[in-house]
Amino acid sequence: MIDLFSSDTPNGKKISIMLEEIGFEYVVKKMDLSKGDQFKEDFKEISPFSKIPAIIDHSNNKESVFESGAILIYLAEKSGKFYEKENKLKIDQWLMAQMGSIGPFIGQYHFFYKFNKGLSEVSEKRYFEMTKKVYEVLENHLSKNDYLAGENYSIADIATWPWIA
Ligand SMILES: N[C@@H](CCC(=O)N[C@@H](CS)C(=O)NCC(=O)O)C(=O)O
Repeated sequence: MIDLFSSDTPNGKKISIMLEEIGFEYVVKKMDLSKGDQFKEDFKEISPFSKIPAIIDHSNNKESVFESGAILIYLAEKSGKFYEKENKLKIDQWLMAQMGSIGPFIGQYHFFYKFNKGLSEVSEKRYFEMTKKVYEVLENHLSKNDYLAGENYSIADIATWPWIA
């Protein structure tokens, strides 16, 4: 049994999608970010940066994992799904691109352009341009490939889809 500490956000959705896809039993521990659940001391023990998602795996000595990319890799290795050994290098690249570029740029774009318009013209412009680039790269790549890492659905797609859907 897995405890999933999560909220209705793109990073949270990644792990729900993965758990549904691999069919593991899990319980959602809903975190109200607007009320500051993430800053509670017992949650910080699991997720030091006070961010969702995080998991506790009761079937593995109560192992806890934070950072959505690390959780996806953990669950993929445990289930043997969506992280083909022969294609690991490609999957890793697209997964890291999601974690380092796709998510952060779109997240900042939403912060400045959508939710705090007028706060910083420089940031609005910068993240608009970076988000545009993200979509151009994805559009170009997915016009030539069925999935991000090539022929097969992988954790890189699971990580990216909630950000662009
Ligand atoms: N790199 C982290 C980012 C996690 C993240 O930014 N989580 C957000 C919700 S999508 C959060 O917990 N925000 C609460 C806060 O910043 O106080 C991951 O991929 O797990």
